[in-house]
This record gives sequence, C-alpha cells and structure tokens, in this order.
Amino acid sequence: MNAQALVQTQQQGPVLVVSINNPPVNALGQGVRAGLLAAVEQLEQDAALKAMLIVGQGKAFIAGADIREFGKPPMAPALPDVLNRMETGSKLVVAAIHGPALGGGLEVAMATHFRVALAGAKLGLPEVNLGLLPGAGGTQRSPRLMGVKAATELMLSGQHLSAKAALAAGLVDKLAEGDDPLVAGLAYVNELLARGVPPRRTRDLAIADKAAALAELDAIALESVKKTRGLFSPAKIIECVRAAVELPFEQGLKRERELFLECLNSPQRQGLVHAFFAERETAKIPEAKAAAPRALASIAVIGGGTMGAGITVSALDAGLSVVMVERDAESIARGQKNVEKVYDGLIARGRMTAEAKAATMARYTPSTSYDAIKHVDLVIEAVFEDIEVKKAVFKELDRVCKSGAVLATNTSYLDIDAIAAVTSRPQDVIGLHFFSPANIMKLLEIVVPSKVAPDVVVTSFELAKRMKKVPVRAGVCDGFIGNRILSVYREAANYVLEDGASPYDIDAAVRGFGYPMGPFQVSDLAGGDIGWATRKRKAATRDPKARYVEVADRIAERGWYGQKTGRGWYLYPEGARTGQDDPEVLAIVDAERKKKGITPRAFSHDEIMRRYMAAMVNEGAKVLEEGIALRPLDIDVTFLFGYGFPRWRGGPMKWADMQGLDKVLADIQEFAKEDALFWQPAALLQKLVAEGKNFDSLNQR
Ligand code: 3H9
Repeated sequence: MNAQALVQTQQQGPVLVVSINNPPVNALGQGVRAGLLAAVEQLEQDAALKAMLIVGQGKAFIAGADIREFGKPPMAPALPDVLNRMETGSKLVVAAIHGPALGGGLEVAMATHFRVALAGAKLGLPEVNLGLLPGAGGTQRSPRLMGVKAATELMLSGQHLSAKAALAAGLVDKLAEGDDPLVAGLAYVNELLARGVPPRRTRDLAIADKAAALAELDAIALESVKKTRGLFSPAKIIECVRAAVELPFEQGLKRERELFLECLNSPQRQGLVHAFFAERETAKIPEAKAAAPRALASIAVIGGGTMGAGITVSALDAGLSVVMVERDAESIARGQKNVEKVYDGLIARGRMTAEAKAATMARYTPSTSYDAIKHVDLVIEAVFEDIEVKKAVFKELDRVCKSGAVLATNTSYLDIDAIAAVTSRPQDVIGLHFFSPANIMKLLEIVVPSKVAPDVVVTSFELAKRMKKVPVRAGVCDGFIGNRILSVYREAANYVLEDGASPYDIDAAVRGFGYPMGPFQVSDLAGGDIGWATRKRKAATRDPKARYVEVADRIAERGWYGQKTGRGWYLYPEGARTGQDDPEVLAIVDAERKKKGITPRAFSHDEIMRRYMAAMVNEGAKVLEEGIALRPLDIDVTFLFGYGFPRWRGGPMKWADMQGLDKVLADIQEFAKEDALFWQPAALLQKLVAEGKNFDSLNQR
C-alpha cells in the first residue's frame, strides 16, 4: 500500500478496502477519480476479490467534487463514468460513511450497492449552493432511493441529513455503532457476503407511481420559483428529476450531464464558488502567523440595548460566560429582558426548551457595577454611538479590567485610535463591529487600530469563530469597509433620485439586481432618524463643493422615520408590512428638484444599477488602496454577509471582475463628466485596467 496515494487499496480477505486519502475533506480531484477507477478495475479482474468497501480517511467520507477544478479544462476520468463503471460491475460494492458525504461524495455512495452510516455522518447534495446540480448521477439516483419529493427537496435546499434521517429517508441501509468506518464497513460487507446478497444497483430501482411523482414535482416547482428568485440552478434540478421520472436511466443521465454543463458555465456558478472560498479566506490574516489567541472564557458586555443584548446572546450561545453592565437597576433589568426575549422567542417556536434557556442564562450575570468585570478576558462596549460617551466607558474599563484583558468597542463609524488613546493600554483596544440583529447577522468587522497587539487581533478572530460569525479584518476610517462604501453608493442613489428616478424605481432596480430590498426600503426599516443623525454629524466636515441631496432631510424633518412611525419613503398603513408608494414623498422630491433647477429625466433600471455599482466598486478600490481592506474578497464577504448583496453575484469586486474592469472604469469616467468631484476614479482601478488585471489577482490564494 502506498501511504502517499490519494486512493489507497488494501486486501482484507475477499474484500478490497478502498480508502480515500485526500485531506482535508477527501474531495474528488482527478487523482482520486483515477484511483477509484483503478480500484474498480482491480476488483473486476482479481478473482480472489468478492467485494469492495469504500471509506474516507480523516474527518470526512468525501465532501464532493474538488471545487477548485471548476472552470478549468475537464480532466479524465469524469466522475459519472467512474460511478457507472462501479455500479454496473459484477461484484458487490459498499460504502461506509462517517462525517460529510456531500455532493459528489454522496453520489459515490449512491452508486455503490449498499450503504452503512456512522453517527456523525452528514449526507447531502448541496451543489445548489454553488450554482450547480448533482452532476454524477445524483439527480437520477436520489429519486430512486428516496422518492421524488424528498430527493428534490434535499437538492433544492442543500441541507445535510444526519445518519438517522438518511436511514429513514432510504439513503442508507444501516446505521452502525462506533467511530471507525473501516470496522463498521468490513462487518457489513462480510455480513452481506455471508448472506450471498448480490449487487443491488440503484439504477434498477423503480420510481413508484410516476403520475403522482410528476404532480408532486409540479407543486415543488411552483413553490421553488417563488423561493429561489433569480437563481439559475434550482429549475435545472427540477428538470433533471423530471427526466429521472420520465426517461430510462441512461437517457436521464445524459440530460443531467447537459444541464450540469449549463450550470457549470453560468456566471452564477462563478459567483457562488467565489463566495464559498472567499468566506473561508477572510479568517486568514497576517497576525495569525505571529501570534496565538489570549485566554477567552468570560466576557463582559457594556450596554443592554438591542445591540448589547444581541452580542450577549451570541456570546452565551458560543458557550461563554457574560457579565452585562448597565448604568442603573432599571436599565439592567431592561437589558436582561432583551436577552430573555430572544430565548423566549425560540421557546415559543419550539426551538429551545425552558431547561436549555435556564442552563444558558446561568452563564449570564447582570450588574450595575464595573467592579463585576475585573476578572473577564474580553469586554465589548456597546453603548450609544457617541465618541465622548465611549471614551468615558473606556476610561472606566482601563481602571477596572485585569491586565491583558481585550477591550473592544462596537462602533460603526467612530475613530478607534482616539478611543484607545484615552486608556493606558492602547495595545489591548480593538473594534468589533457587529451588525443588527447581532445574534443573527453573520458579519463581524474586526477593526484594527494602529497600536493594537497582534494577539488581540487573533483573539478577536477566535471570538468570531466561536460565535460562528464571518469575520472580516478592516482598518480604521469613517465607516470601516462596509459603511464607508455604503455611504458612497447611497449618495449615488440620491443623485439618481434628484435627477429624475423615484425612490420606488430605484428600489425596484436594486431588487431586480438580486438584493432582497432597495436602499429606501432599508432606510425605512432601520429608521430614517439614524441616517439623519449621521448626516448632521458629518455636516461640519462636508466639502462645501460636494453635491448634497436634501430630500432625506425633508422627510426626516417631518418625523417620517419609516416603519416605526408608519411612514418614511413609503406609507405603512396600520398592519401593513410592505410599504406603499407615497405621492407626498414624490411631491417633496419634485419640490427639491425645482429648488435646484433640475429638470427630471428618465432612468432605466440598467442605468440606475450601473451608477449604483460603479460608485460601490470605485469606493471599494479606494478602500483597498488605503489598506482598509486586506483583499478584494474581504469587501465581497462584507457585502454578502452584512448588506444583502446577492450571493450568486459573488460580491461587488467579483461582480466588477465579471463585468470587466475596463467597462466599470469607462462608466465612472463617463459619469465624471457630470460631477468630477464625486466620480474620481480610484488610482488602483486605473492601474489594474492599464495592466490588464482584475481584482481577483489581488486575492493572494
Ligand atoms: C459537487 O460535488 C459536484 C458534483 O455533483 C458533480 C461532479 C461531476 N473541494 O469548510 P471548511 C476545503 S460540488 C475543494 O473550512 P468544515 C475548504 O476550502 C461539491 N476544497 O471545513 C477548506 O480549505 P482551506 C459539493 C474543499 O469542517 C477546507 O476544505 N460539495 C471542498 O467547516 C476545510 O473546509 C460541497 O459543496 C471541496 N469540495 O466543513 C461541500 N470542501 O482550509 C463543500 C471543502 O484551504 N464543503 N474544501 O480554507 C463543505 O460544506 C465543508 O467544507 C465541509 C467541512 C462540511 C465538508
């Protein structure tokens, strides 16, 4: 046996044990496919062998096709061919599954003749998350094993099934005790051999009651169109299952291949695969090479408002102990209530038991005294967004916290260097920008001020990992990565508004691009008073030569803050969850245009988006140029996880690459003819275009 080989074979009596050895997750790269095919041939040719057992080494059975190969020229042997050869062979083939058996990995298992799973196995066909469909027979074999409805739902949702659920669904034949797939698998193969069980080929299984199956599929298709708006592969998955019902197996496979290639060549696949790797890449930061995390068992949260409570829930859910500090008895009681409200909601929806809540709350300590946090490893300040208030808190933290405690501020805009400067230990001070609701939103901007120690940065990434957040490293500037870029493309939207588009047109264009909501809807949801306060704060430093659109101020001055006040950009009559267009808002917009002598013109959705995206990408390039973001992918991940950017477009910088940076730059240069101050092209963007490079060339992978 060659210990280095990607596929290792070993004879155990009459059984050929085939062990996949391609860390970290045994992806089915070309070498693995070739090794598997060679093993199948060996099985056929060696008369002493009666059966084959497939197992995975390490933590996974097989996590699917090697995603890094997508978009590169195909390399033989193709997985569907390997699996067809294996399934139609004359001898018994069995899979013993532990850990993930996903995508192509589950397709391998479904093409074997029998499957045993260990506790901890995770089975699924998540190709849809990558803009794909199961392309190695998965769409044809899963309906034959599980039934049309369950198989289609598994493929459309991308969800993973536990071993127990997979047994109930018919995906596996047996559950086994223990944690060694080799032991469990050999026992099962030998039992099958002893009983003289012949190969049972999935392709030969019938789909029961085809008419009923097609009716079920129609119903699923109707639902799916609504749920997967804008996505390409779900409809293709449904088409494949239809082929599984209507066509003989081989023809169904052919149809699956055609549709798989359509998905593989789609821009959505490119965007989604980029998102997959980018979200795993952001945790790779320079500090990790030089430092280890500090101890992290107990934390304190200063402030029990919506943000403080959300952070507290995230920390409790991560298994940490939390001391929450508020200024008086009434405030701390409210803070505790805010935390309990989250858990009570889970209990009401049957997603938590009262006992589990009690056990979680046992790690929560409310206090009105800073002395209660002397012992904690990390503090997150989440008080009112005002630099003087925050500085006062940090002076207190500096006084009471133990030496080496990490002192973090949850701010969206403020200068963290200035906050660190009021303490005697700026090396311990960092920014942790959570997004609301903090217990749900995955993004965490980790904002690195100039004097912070590397191990504080690493500890913050460790906290993010424990909280199951997606961390992005950002530098200090007004708004960091996300809000800084937001403020610029939001302004571009205001210009389009003042020049002729209605807020409702702009929102529709942005939704048409794939966002769940447009910017004016978001403003109504967040509360128009928040943006108004920011604008007032920035008024003193605003460049008097810069164009400023006052429409939002006119709306806010009327007390129309959005959903919470019943009207904002939209009207929300009693009980309405979605807003209605408001003619009075249109009149306000019109009056502002008249005041400035602007004759409104028409904007197509395409032009609205060209401006919106050009502003986003241009500011993104400036953020990179200044080192505020480490790599373009950090900007992409910020927008995917914090700002509703459609995942299938991969993020704004990936979107720009896919458009062609020369096109984006040409747009910016064209818009600059109207307003050269706002539309100053980023030097980095110009440089990349001149060198014929794209943003991805800066994603050192
Ligand atoms: C498919 O199968 C198509 C077929 O139907 C058709 C064929 C014709 N390939 O997530 P982690 C890397 S489509 C290459 O941090 P975890 C990952 O990038 C595929 N690399 O660990 C990371 O690298 P690094 C369908 C992969 O324990 C490292 O492994 N399958 C692949 O939190 C560890 O990953 C899927 O969509 C891959 N397939 O989670 C499954 N998978 O260390 C995708 C992972 O350099 N994978 N890597 O950053 C997953 O869902 C999770 O990785 C898994 C482990 C649950 C397996």
